[in-house]
Amino acid sequence: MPVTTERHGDVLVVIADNPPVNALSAPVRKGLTAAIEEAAGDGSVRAVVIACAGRTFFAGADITEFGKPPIEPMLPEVVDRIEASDKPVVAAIHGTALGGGCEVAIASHYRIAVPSAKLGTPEVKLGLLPGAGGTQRLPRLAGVAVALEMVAKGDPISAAKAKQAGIVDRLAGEDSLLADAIAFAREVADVRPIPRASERPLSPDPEAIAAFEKTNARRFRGFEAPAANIACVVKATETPYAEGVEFERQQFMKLMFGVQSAAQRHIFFAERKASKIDGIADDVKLRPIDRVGIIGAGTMGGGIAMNFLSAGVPVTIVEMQQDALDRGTATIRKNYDATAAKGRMKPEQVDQAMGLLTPTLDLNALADVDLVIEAVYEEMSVKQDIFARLDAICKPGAILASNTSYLDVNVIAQATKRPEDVLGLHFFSPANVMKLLEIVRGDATADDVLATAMALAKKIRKVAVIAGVCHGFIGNRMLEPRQVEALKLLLEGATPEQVDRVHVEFGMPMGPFQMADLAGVDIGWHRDPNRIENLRDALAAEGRWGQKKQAGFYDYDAKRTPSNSPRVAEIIEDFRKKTNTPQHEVTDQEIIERTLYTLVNEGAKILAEGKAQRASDIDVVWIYGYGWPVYRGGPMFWADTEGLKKIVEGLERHGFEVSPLLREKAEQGGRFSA
Ligand code: 3H9
Repeated sequence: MPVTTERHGDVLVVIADNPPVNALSAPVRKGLTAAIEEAAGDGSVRAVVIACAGRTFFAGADITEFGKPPIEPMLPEVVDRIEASDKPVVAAIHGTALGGGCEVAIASHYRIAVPSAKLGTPEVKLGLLPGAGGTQRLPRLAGVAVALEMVAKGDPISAAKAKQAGIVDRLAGEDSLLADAIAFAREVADVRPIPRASERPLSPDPEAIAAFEKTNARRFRGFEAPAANIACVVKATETPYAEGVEFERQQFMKLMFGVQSAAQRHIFFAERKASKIDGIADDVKLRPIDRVGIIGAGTMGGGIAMNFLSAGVPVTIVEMQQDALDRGTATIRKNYDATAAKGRMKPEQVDQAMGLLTPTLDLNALADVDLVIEAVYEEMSVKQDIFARLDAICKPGAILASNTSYLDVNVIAQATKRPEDVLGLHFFSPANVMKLLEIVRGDATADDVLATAMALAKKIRKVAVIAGVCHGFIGNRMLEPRQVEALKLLLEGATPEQVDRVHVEFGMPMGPFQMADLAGVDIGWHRDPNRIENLRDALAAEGRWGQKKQAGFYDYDAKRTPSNSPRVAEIIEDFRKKTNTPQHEVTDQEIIERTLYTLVNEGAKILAEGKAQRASDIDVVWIYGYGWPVYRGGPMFWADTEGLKKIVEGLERHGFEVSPLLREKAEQGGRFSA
């Protein structure tokens, strides 16, 4: 039984126990309703406490039930039944009271929480809204400004902040929640009228709403759910509770059956599935990682080091030259100081992190580390040399990783006598910010090495995906056809602005040319001004290396504001003549087909070759590594919604070789996502 009741004198304590996160599944909803009825029918019960066993209060509705036929009783009814109780109900909160869990709490008459608890309504992150009266009760309890923050952004708040906002009535002792909740229930057992959030008055606050919308317009770009959440809060300020709830229901249903919520729910589960490694036993013993070594104190090495330092893991960072080492160390400190200046870190935490860093010029200092991550120049011979030396220096059992973005991890591993300890750990730049980590599984990589890397990713708060060895692994391999086509489109008649606009309107944070300018047009350039093989070379040869030179595919002013470049138009024209490329009118749809359908096509090839474990892993890579809009669910999910047949037709129209897997799925009416 996921819900049981026990008597503590005149207080009925209702305990839900539905591991792992006490989701409000059908049996839990049924049990809660029955418990409230039990209290109502028992004259000796004066008050009720609702609490949860395990690690958390209810973490929300059961997301696995979404999109399936509804099972009675529905959450809004359950929550209303709790609020209607004529015996005071106290919610005793620990862990995270999220979504429907927060709604159970605010429909209860009183709330007591341990200081470490968090409360939130993250539905918006699933493309939804708190659909069990949450958008109507929350502003009545906490005011419009706090409610908007909570429902439209979805970030949880601490128990202390919730108390300040009037959501939580009292803080309990960290270890005495139940006893404190029972005592609280006795205190309020006879208080009448019983305080009900739905009955509290609420005044319109148009200024708060307008200010909130203005501040967050950029953040909400493209998403449907934030606007629906805001509309519900506005409604709460304008109409009686019952009407507001009716409106909330309609909005909830619209979102629930829309593509965006399906995409966002897909990503929620995809992210969790990504951590499961095919063919590895659950109980594989992990290697301890107490000290990490990093080779290279450049942008990548320094960023990677910060992940570990922030997680409290000591790092030895190795460089070849003292000045490079000093520069790298100074950059790490500068980045931490900047975080502290924004109030996201305390100065003593900066010192703590820096205190864990040992800079050195001596590779032998890595003799005792448990994991080495090499982050040097992308050149196979350099990497092989380093790995051969590491093989001689490092202790047995140390994990040896390369941060290569393209090179063959198997060849790197062959430079050692312990290929089973070698793998790729491909971080994305800036490595201290980007959430994605590709864990590259070499042919010989041992199971425990992979499992250790996956666990470590979680520790440093990365979302990790297993990738097989191939040129560019998952993300960069799929990026390549997009980049190639984007350049060709310029010669055929498109402009950088048009191509970038199409990508931004699609929901990407920037288009391919804005990205090239940011990363550096000179990346991967052979540095020979006489060898101009593509448009990128032509720009690089003229010193148009991107933002850093205030000139790339765009011109930039001193504040890095871009403008269209007449010079780039000339370079394109010259190159077009030189290559005899015929021009035509390029439509936005053609840009989508040639840059995004091709990306999906490459994803299908990766999947067919087993270089990604599952289609949803590819989606995770693009959401967390390249800013693919989460409301489109990643490229493979998007392909399903776009229609695989349409994608195959588009690819064929432009003469691309279609992946047999993609074709097969299109012909059979199949999908990539489950
Ligand atoms: C809602 O409430 C709608 C209502 O307003 C309206 C209704 C009308 N359901 O994340 P973890 C699974 S919408 C089902 O690794 P952590 C998860 O898949 C909901 N399953 O743990 C995983 O399974 P597996 C609003 C769920 O400690 C396992 O639990 N609530 C749910 O890192 C462990 O999860 C949310 O959006 C769920 N609601 O983090 C909260 N939640 O082991 C969503 C988790 O098979 N949940 N699972 O891979 C979270 O944010 C985190 O799970 C939480 C724990 C912070 C709770």
